[in-house]
Amino acid sequence: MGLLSGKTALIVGIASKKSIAYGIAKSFHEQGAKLAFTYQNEKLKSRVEGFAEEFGSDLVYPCDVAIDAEINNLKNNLCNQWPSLDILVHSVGYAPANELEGDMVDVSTREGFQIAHDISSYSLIALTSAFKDHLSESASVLTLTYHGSTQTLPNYNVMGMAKASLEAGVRYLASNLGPMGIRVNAISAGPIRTLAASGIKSFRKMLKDNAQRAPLRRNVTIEEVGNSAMF
Ligand code: NAD
Ligand code: 0WE
Repeated sequence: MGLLSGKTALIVGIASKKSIAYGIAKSFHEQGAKLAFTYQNEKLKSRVEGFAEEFGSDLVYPCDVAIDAEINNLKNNLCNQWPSLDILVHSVGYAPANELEGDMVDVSTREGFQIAHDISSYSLIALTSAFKDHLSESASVLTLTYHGSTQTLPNYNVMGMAKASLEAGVRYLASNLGPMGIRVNAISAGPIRTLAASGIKSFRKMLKDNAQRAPLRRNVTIEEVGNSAMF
């Protein structure tokens, strides 16, 4: 008997084997959860179908979180398969690349700000609202955040603002849904080399510096973040 045996979990934000969402899906699967997945666009479809198969699932749906109709279709499709949802994992973040290189005062644009906040913060509200009436008693909503929300870090810029907004959203959603027994939390993961870290200048140095400062003198793995999410 796994710790999540029989629980239903929707994983939003798997793109590769290095994705934090992959580590979460793996840990959930090991503990007996039933999984469903979404993919952002057609380019990712077959890859996500492969991950679903690996984790014993054939529930794979498109969902660009910028599009309300896709969120609504996702909800309708999944609700036809499962009477209720026990776990919603939001592992999505994006800002245009030019926002993440240089001082924020020099590189930030209104459009970049809007995109970062829409994809990285509002999407948690959008997904949680869509599934609100289908979440089981004692369901859990989880998202991923980063230290750059409360402390300035080079280049993280508007993503830091979006993560601060995401964390405030977690508190409001937790307050709204708490009376129904539903918990809403964020895990603040240390830096990990994923697709969302690719192309970031000096990421290698950041990983090295972070490892040196960390008590264990090493960086966190997606398996460890996955196990925290499972807990
Ligand atoms: P990743 O690139 O593997 O995952 C990011 C996911 O966001 C991808 O699956 C991508 O398809 C999805 N996404 C982006 N725009 C989308 C859209 N419009 N609609 C639907 N999906 C969209 O990278 P990751 O590092 O696993 O990122 C997952 C989460 O973890 C993000 O919220 C990120 O900010 C957070 N995080 C990452 C780190 C790190 O160092 N990698 C540290 C702390 C927190
Ligand atoms: O939250 C993140 C990832 C944020 C992210 C990364 C990218 C790169 C590719 C959001 N959008 C994009 N858009 C792209 O086009 N992390 C915590 C990882 C991360 O990203 C950084 C970091 C760290 C750490 C960006 C700059 C500085 C540090």
